Amino acid sequence: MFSNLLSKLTTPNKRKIQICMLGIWSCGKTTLLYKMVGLDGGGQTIPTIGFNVESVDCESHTLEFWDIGGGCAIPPLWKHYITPSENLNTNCIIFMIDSQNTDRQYLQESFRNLKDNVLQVANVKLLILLSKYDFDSHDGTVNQWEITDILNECKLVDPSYEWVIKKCNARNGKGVEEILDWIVENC
Ligand SMILES: Nc1nc2c(ncn2[C@@H]2O[C@H](COP(=O)(O)OP(=O)(O)O)[C@@H](O)[C@H]2O)c(=O)[nH]1
Ligand SMILES: [Mg+2]
Repeated sequence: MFSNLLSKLTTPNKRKIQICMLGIWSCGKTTLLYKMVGLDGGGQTIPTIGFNVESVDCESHTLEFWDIGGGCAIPPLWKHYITPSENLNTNCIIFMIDSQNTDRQYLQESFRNLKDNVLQVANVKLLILLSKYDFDSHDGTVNQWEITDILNECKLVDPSYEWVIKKCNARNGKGVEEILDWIVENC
């Protein structure tokens, strides 16, 4: 934290990118947040009440992550975090889906929340992230082609909307660096 502060003080011209992390039911947002900013929680998290905000310096950018917590009643409130306002101007949304949860009801609820609450907001880059991805065995995980098929079949995402789908494992860190690189290059 001290080194973050110091580097901000010594390099004042860093561009700030605000990223909002959304997704339902313990899909791994807080674990990923801690991994990205270098806080090792040892895989232990407690349910997030309200939100967590953390920053990390990446090349000539400061990435500010907003990890929005809460249960099933919260998705309708997401728009307050992702609609540009005086204090918050989200450049990127990370919408997380737990790739180990293949339960149809879970996936449907995730997509309904994506459609009803996230895709309503324009001019924001959307990164759909399959979390808890098992890169070694691929066993029992929803993969990105299945998700892309569902999104295309349901015509959920307007072709003009810029989105990308990636996967990561916040426990062992695989895919995390690629996410940071993508944000810096595209947002
Ligand atoms: N196996 C595995 N478990 C994970 C991973 N990321 C998070 N978890 C676990 O999933 C649970 C919920 O994570 P949390 O970050 O609190 O989810 P949040 O509610 O979306 O913030 C915790 O028990 C985490 O340890 C991962 O990449 N792999
Ligand atoms: Mg959380």
